[in-house]
Amino acid sequence: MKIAITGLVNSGKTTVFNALTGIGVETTAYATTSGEPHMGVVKVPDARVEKLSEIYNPKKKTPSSVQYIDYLGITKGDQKQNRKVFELVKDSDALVHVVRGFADEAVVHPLERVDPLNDINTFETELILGDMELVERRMKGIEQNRKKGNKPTNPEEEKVLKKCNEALEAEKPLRLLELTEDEQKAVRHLQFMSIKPMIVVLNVAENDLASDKTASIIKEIEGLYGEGASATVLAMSGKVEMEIAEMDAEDRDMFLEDLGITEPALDRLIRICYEHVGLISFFTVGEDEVKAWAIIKGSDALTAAGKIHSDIQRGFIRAECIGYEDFVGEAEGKMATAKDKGLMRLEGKTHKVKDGDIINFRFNV
Ligand SMILES: Nc1nc2c(ncn2[C@@H]2O[C@H](COP(=O)(O)OP(=O)(O)OP(=O)(O)O)[C@@H](O)[C@H]2O)c(=O)[nH]1
Ligand SMILES: [Mg+2]
Repeated sequence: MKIAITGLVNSGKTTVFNALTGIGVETTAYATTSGEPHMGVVKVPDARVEKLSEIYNPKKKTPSSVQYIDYLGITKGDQKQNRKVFELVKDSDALVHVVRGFADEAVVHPLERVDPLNDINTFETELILGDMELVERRMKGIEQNRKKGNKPTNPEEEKVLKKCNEALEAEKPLRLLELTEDEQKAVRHLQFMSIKPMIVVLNVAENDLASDKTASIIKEIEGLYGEGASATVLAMSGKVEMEIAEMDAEDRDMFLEDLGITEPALDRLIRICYEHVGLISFFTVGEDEVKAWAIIKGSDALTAAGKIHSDIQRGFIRAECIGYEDFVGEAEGKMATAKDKGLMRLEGKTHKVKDGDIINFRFNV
């Protein structure tokens, strides 16, 4: 999974990036306007991978991982600059929008005052404008193609583009549009920004983490995103979490307890992203490797096979599946026992993979 850490200038993106990755990139009180993007890969904490590794004692243990990208801030009304950011993060699976909630005279706010709701509206507008530009450009391309007398590559696409355009003109992000799977496919190549799952991180001061003020801002933001909860909203103190990420385990536990933080942001955010993006994990096990694979909820066995290798997908025969709980529970961590007790299921290509399925793919190429 690839997650873009985005937001307005100086909202604390790099601070949050450091908190999430444990990488110590320099943060500055002035706006960053150039430079290289920051990237970091983090292992997804999963107790099941640990338990399966205890059982198999494999040569290699591979949890799934999340890649974070942090780049320049989004600027109100500067489509050219924003395009640079969008281009870099357009293939990410979700956006983490870092919104400034902390007051600090020393840190310039690009819109001159700390106002999370205003920042969110501004940011969403820039995403929408960016997507409008993509739709317009694509419509032109299709039109030119038609003039040349060429057949459209996908007749469905133009219809979907019109639908998208209507939503965008009504200032609605595309994630609110209900598109069928085919419709989504028709425009996927455009890699819209406002269609991506959105996680809003309100970056507040340490003493505001549990304050009434923060709770009421969170409520307001949730209200903005409406009943359908098209975004997940959470408060975090980027600065504190960054310090936490730099501590060794022992100090960290003590510190977290003092602050009343039950789960560091690093773990919490990954979990929330998984839930919000709709990812689940399946496992492959053996003496060589125990590995977790992330996949979109509702994916079938054939898709899961393709995650591992195109050969396995191409030569798919069947999937031998057993639920994690069944395996470590009733089957006592033994495949033979699982088979004897009828806990192993033989599934075909269209089987919907379940979270925690341990899968052995049978294939022939
Ligand atoms: N007081 C306070 N300052 C913070 C907090 N989070 C970040 N900062 C400060 O705000 C400034 C900007 O933080 P960055 O993490 O660099 O923000 P950014 O969004 O990456 O900024 P650009 O990349 O320039 O757009 C730095 O001086 C940080 O130390 C916070 O929770 N409280
Ligand atoms: Mg930065």
